[in-house]
Amino acid sequence: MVKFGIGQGVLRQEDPRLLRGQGLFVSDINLPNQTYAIILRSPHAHAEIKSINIQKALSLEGVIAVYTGEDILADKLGVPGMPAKWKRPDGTPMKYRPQPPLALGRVRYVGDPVALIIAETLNQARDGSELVDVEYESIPSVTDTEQTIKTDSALVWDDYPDNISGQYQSGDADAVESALANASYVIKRRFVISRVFAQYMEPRGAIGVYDQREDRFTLHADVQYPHRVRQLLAEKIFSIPEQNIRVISRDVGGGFGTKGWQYAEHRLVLWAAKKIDRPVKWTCERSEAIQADEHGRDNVSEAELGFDSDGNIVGLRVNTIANIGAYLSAIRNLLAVFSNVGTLIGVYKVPTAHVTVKTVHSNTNPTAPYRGAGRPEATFIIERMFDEAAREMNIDPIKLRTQNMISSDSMPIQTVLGLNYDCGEFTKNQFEALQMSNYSEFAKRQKQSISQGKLRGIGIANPIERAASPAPDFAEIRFSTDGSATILMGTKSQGQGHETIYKQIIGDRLGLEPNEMRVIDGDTDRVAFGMGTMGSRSTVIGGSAVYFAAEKIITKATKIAAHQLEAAVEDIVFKGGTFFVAGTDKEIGIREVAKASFLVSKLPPDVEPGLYETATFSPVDDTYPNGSHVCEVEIDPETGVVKVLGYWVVDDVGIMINPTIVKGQIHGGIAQGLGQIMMEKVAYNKSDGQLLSGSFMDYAMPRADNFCTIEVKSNEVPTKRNPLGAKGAGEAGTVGAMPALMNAIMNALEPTGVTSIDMPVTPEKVWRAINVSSS
Ligand code: MCN
Repeated sequence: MVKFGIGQGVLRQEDPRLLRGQGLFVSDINLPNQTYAIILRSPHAHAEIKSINIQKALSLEGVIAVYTGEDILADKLGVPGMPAKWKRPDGTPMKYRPQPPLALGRVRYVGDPVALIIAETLNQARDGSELVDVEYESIPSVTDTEQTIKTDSALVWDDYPDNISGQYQSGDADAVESALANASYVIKRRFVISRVFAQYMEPRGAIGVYDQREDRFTLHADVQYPHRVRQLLAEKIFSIPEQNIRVISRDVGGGFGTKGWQYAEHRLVLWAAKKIDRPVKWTCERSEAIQADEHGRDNVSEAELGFDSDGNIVGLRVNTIANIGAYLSAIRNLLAVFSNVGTLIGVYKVPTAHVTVKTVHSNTNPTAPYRGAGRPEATFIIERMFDEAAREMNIDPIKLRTQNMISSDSMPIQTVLGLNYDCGEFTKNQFEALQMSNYSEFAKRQKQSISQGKLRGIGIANPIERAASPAPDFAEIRFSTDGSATILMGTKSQGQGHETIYKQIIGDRLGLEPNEMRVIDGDTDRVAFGMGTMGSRSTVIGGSAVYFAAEKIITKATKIAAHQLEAAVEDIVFKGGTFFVAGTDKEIGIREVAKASFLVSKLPPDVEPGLYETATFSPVDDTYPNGSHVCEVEIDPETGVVKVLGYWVVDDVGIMINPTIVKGQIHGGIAQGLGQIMMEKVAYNKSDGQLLSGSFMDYAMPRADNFCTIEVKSNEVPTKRNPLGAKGAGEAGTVGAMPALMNAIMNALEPTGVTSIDMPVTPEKVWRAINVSSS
């Protein structure tokens, strides 16, 4: 077995550089003659802009330019566009409400950009921004998701009668109606999924450059999808050929789905760079980020799950109100809303289901994908419903799950919400996770806690998600004349460890050592094409692309090797980086073949010189990572503090390229799930829409002491949907963690009579719930 190949838990190649502070993030990039930009943002949730006076700011020393929405309007920049053509519940078409890069006449959330101030230094730009005089007239606002559709709600857009932007439906409404009408039990519950923010380590940044000589823009930005950013800017915003824009994304300090392709700042720095003919750099401060960026989740659902008298599911109905924020700029703002509702089915046999999602506007930041993008929300509902149903029907929750579980031998299976599960061992995952957690002894542990005045609970969740949906991505392997190789990828690492895994795949296929390869991503001039990294797709799609590029290299190199070894192509065997003539001791290594490929004298006549190949891979269907999470908690009823005592996962992400990285991904995902359940929340003041959680003083983030050791075991069930047998892994942890932890908390609270607490489950909420329900 090669030392640096598929399945090896080798250490990450990028870490020495990143851990020593040698990463190259946007704020590390400084260009000659660069200027600095500050974006003045709305302090109001909803206000008319009566006037903007920029004169004082312009007269400040060092200030180069101050721009407002009118300047953008005058230059006729385009908008991203909306391919979805949904209807509103009243049948009228969904309205497209893109966010202007700088506000025009009205601001619609705290943080809505109002003016762009450019100066010689950052401090001068900041001082200048304080001198921009904006006269606002505050008007009523709405931030609360359920309030948006009430008749007395403030309206975000004057021409919307009810703040409802559109409606998405999936499944069979009539069949569900009849299934629930005839069910022996129908469990109905309401679930709130709170609004959170990615809080990546690197707040966003962008540097715009315009080269007059070449009439060409360059954007340096921490984005997940460089090529799509370029496409949007070229096609929709500036109406110029894509070749006139280069997007470069070097190290990215976390993205989590939220470093998207449509941010106004990308347009602003490029547009302004051309106007002032100097590079313009904007970097976001931590407290600006939560105002500037898209948020995640934020919805309220009512779910009904029907069972027959034997405890078999007969139907599922879910009605959701999803808060998409003030603007609807691109399909991206809808992705988390509709693209993963299919996973509401979970790993269970659900004969009929219907889902309705109403998207509503509010005076909040636009929402967009955030780790899981609808999957944790969906899994939360089905897995919470199982526990609630088990309690109401007085059946063991594990038994209820098991009897309704899809069996391995019934797959592939087309679910009633349109997903096409291909493989997985759901019962085995659950069985092993329960064993790891010593579930059968839980009652004893619970008794012990109770004897010490504590509450103890255990929760399970069996997540499944769709990952790596059909869409192409690209890889290129370029050998140099010395036999080393450059690998160019269309995906974009934000911390996932791509440099390592792509080298592992090539190490495995071509036998190269890691130090003989260099991985390049995030540069639209160097990489031919890419869709970028999201939806846990890079391993499956980028990895398969690089796999196929390696296959093409082998095919061509085999011909060269045969010529060198004076053998027939059919007699050549390739293994571990060496070409052998079968049955002889004649061999040549791939490096020597690569060198020979550039020497015409060493090539057979029908072979073109050089050794470089590209491949673009698009899977025919999704992969379905799945698993089982068990979580155990103890609650102190005196303080309401929830302590996570144990966390066990059995995960099936198919064949793992790097089990160590997968474990890290699962751990990180769980941390984000636990954070959301226990403490994270973007909070607004209901009366005036003020952002209350504007910094880490108010937005609680989980720390190491909120966790226990997380034990992860893998059950690799390979998928046949890609040559690696891999399924996505980047979101799996979050998908399972939210319901597992909430189920554990609610299980612990059962003796107190508390049946529901909305996330985040803070000590205060727990304490109040216990004291209110027991009084
Ligand atoms: N992997 C593997 N074998 C598999 C599947 C994955 O070895 N069968 C490993 C690979 O090493 C890969 C990593 O797990 O580097 C994640 O792979 P994959 O599931 O393909 O996900 P992507 O690389 O496409 O990353 C996207 C995913 C998403 S959608 C979010 S959100 C998220 C996540 O990754 N954002 C992250 N993990 C993150 N991790 C970091 N550090 N930063 C983010 O912003």
